[in-house]
Amino acid sequence: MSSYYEDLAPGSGCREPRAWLRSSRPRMSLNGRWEFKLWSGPAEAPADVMRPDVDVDWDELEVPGHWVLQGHDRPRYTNTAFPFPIDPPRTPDANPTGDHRRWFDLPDDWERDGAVLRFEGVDSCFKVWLNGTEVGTAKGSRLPSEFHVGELLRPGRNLLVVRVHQWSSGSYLEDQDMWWLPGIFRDVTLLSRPLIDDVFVHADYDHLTGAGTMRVDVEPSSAQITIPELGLELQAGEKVTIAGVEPWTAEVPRLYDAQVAVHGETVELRIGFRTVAMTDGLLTVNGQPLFFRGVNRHEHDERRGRAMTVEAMRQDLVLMKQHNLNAVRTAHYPPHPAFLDLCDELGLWVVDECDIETHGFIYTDWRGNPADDPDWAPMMLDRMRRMVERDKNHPSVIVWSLANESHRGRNFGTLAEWTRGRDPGRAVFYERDRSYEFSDFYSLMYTPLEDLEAIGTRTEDVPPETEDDPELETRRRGLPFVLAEYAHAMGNGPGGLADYQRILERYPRLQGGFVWEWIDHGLLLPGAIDHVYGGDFGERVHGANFCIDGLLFPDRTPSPGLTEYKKVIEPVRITGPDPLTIHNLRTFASLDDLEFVWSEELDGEQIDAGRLEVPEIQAGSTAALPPPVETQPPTEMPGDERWLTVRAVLAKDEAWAAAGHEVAWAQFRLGGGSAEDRHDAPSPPQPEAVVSGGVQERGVGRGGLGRVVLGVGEFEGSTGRLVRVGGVEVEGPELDLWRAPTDNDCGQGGRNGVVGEWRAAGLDRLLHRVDGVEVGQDELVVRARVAPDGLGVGVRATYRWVSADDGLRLTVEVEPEGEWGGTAVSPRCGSWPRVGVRMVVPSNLDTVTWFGGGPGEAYADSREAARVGRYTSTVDELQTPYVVPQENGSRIDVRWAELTDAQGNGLRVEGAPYFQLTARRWTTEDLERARHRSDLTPRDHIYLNLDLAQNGLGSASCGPPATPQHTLEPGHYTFSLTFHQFGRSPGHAVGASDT
Ligand code: IPT
Repeated sequence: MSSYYEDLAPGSGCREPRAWLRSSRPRMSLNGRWEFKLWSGPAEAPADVMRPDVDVDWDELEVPGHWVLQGHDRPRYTNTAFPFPIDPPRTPDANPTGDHRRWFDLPDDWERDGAVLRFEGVDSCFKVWLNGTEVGTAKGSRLPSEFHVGELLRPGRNLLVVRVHQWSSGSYLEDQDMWWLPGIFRDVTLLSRPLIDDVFVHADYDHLTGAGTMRVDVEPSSAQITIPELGLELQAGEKVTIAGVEPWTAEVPRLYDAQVAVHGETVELRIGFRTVAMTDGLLTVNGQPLFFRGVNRHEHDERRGRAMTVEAMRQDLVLMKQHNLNAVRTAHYPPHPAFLDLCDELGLWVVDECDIETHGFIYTDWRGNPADDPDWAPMMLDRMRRMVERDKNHPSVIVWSLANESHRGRNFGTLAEWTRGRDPGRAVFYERDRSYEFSDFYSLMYTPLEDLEAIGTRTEDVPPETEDDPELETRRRGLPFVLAEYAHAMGNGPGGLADYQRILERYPRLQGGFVWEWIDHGLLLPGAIDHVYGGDFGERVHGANFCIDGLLFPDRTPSPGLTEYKKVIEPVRITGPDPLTIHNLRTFASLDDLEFVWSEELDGEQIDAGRLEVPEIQAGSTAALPPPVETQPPTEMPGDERWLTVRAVLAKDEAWAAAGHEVAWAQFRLGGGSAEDRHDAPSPPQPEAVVSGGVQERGVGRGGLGRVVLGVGEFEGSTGRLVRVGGVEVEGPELDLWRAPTDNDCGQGGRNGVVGEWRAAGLDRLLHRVDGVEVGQDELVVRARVAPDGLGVGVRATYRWVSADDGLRLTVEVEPEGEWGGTAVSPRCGSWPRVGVRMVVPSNLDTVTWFGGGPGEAYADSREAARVGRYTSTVDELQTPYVVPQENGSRIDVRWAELTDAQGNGLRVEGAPYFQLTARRWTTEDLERARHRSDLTPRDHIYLNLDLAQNGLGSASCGPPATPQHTLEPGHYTFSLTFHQFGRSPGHAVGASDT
């Protein structure tokens, strides 16, 4: 006989699932401090724990909460692996078991009869006793369970005991890519007898007539429904048509307050009228095909794990709205119910996903996968029912997702059939069954651009799953496509968002996608300074930092990836400058909530500004306007850059942002004849042929020279390395091809990353050899060979220095040597991390002002959000705090940069025309070695990288690498930089290292 935590029953003694309701009936929250005791396994846990006098040395615990985040045992992260032997439905003896106990007082007048005890989420299986008597058991971590407790309640003191097992048969259905976090992690509430048991609102909107139709099914059917704003009163089950209602959409989330009442209870509802349909092969709402600008969201709080606060949920949604997101997939389980209320209120399309993932069965080659075993159907269906019943009244929820990553399985047929029967008003989604037999969508994850394009044009290959079934294949071909997951935001990245967006917007069949994922799952344990991830506890099997892949850092600070995504998915596109065209990319709403402002900047300084008169622009329409400034002035000083910036900002406060919040923007280069639209981002430089320098060979032997002075520059004679620019001590620029690999550079298990070939080509260990220092009349030429030990590949680097104006101009020529294209014994190296120079400057030059792309970091394939301007920052602020340190902080298209000390004196670098700038207090090698942020200790200098270009980011940590267009190929490159001593008081010697 198997125990309740190992059997295939979803629970025992539970009430039927029903809607989450805001009721007027008395309720008592049982959240707070509980007594707690952790046992190594069920065998150790005392059989008499329900007795008030049980002899246990109780500790204390905050509920809701996970005991592993409150000093008991520790959290564990695996991506796909079950952290126990795969032997379904059995669990290991070492099954951490937490006894939770709480005394509570019930007022004498509290009506006990019919009372219900409700748990919103307990991970993963639990048994409940009230006043010594067993109440029931339940599984399904991210789903509610209710128990009748009326007869067991007493006036005055009551004792509630809950035994929670970390592992159960249910764990085989809960292999989501996230921390294993046991405990009572959502609210516990005692409800007095619900008189209204269940409510199911059906509120449709007819976009042709503008009428709403409504029927509210209630148990009991004697209930009355009122919607005061519509002057409506109706009976449960009665269908009414209401002329002229305002529909609910994620763009305009119009809700009507309603009450459902029986004698003794009123339930508050917020009704949104909207109709979800699959029409002509597309998902439509209110007659319009939707386009998801979405994200996958796990529930995560750096200290509380999945025990989310309502404030954090609201913060997530406010940040999503502020960053132009319109959809969220609740990866990979139903969220806290309050989250969906907030989605209704703030306006997000929701794909509500069931708490089912059996991913770890990849390690048995899917043998024993519960999804395809009818014995598991009841437990799976129970989960689907509990989600659908709980969440069915949310207008924001438009799609039910059956599961994530659980392969093919018959049970999904059972789930889909039940769901469609119960709720025909929503679509059904499941990605991983590649026949899509049970799904209303065709969907994939991390799809390469070429494949996405093929899907858009309906020329994709037939999947093996439908090869022999023409009917199923025809059905699949007729389905709309959504990217369930794409653009893996692990570490620095994702790259390529703009490329995805261009394709997604081009083909009607593609209804958008959901970036993976919303937030880094880094945990901050009590007393720790670094966020932990897999492997930090010495676990043998873990998923390392694969869960540190969000658009938000663990503390909910937006990462550059989110800033980029915001720009890429902006719902208003502005092109121009003459005419200025404003495209409304929304599905429903006009742009009347926005105000358009412009400014004109000369070399980054604003010289004029104003407001644009914009006519009403309906969803899907455009308007062309004359530009607010002269776009082609007669004359212009060379080097002057005139830019027009146009911004769409909120005209008034919204629930998620204040008036003035920027929604969209565009920049246009003015003058000089041709206007350059900032949307056409330049691709990285292509290798060029080396221009012969024609330098006179008047070489000076190594070590023969002492110091060489050229204008403001002072060089070491033997090496030709720059040591001083005016009064600023430097360590000469030298060629650099390496960067601290990003997670996306590393790829997945060496399969698709570029780092493998970079290391094989020795790019991580380049040695510099000076072959000649030639001092000419007004120039210094240094020839070097830069190459790794043990290999034949390398590059010739020629540094040419001339004195220019009051500065020093350096031209670097890079010429590859050897077999970068690969040989029989060495692999091809298809890219270089960067081409540029690194240079050391004094640590007090820590204020950085630049004219170029900003304010944030940008890379070749993640640069849409960078706008041309003049920015000031500090070296410390230039760092992007990735949880796992890696290449970061590069500023793109820099025309010039000044590094200054507190007095405003320092060094100025100019590009010809642009360079990419990185400045940090540690070296690339320090950055590469660091596994956590606290591993980075500031050194006594500042390390600059002045790059011609860097390789794109891609999203190869789980997806495609940078596209060829954004790949920095090994090749011949030439670039120039000019260095000046810079100061408020010229001639002032500055920048002596403060050591
Ligand atoms: C995909 C998972 O669905 C998601 O949970 C997460 O693990 C993501 O990968 C990577 O972070 S599954 C993968 C095999 C595409």
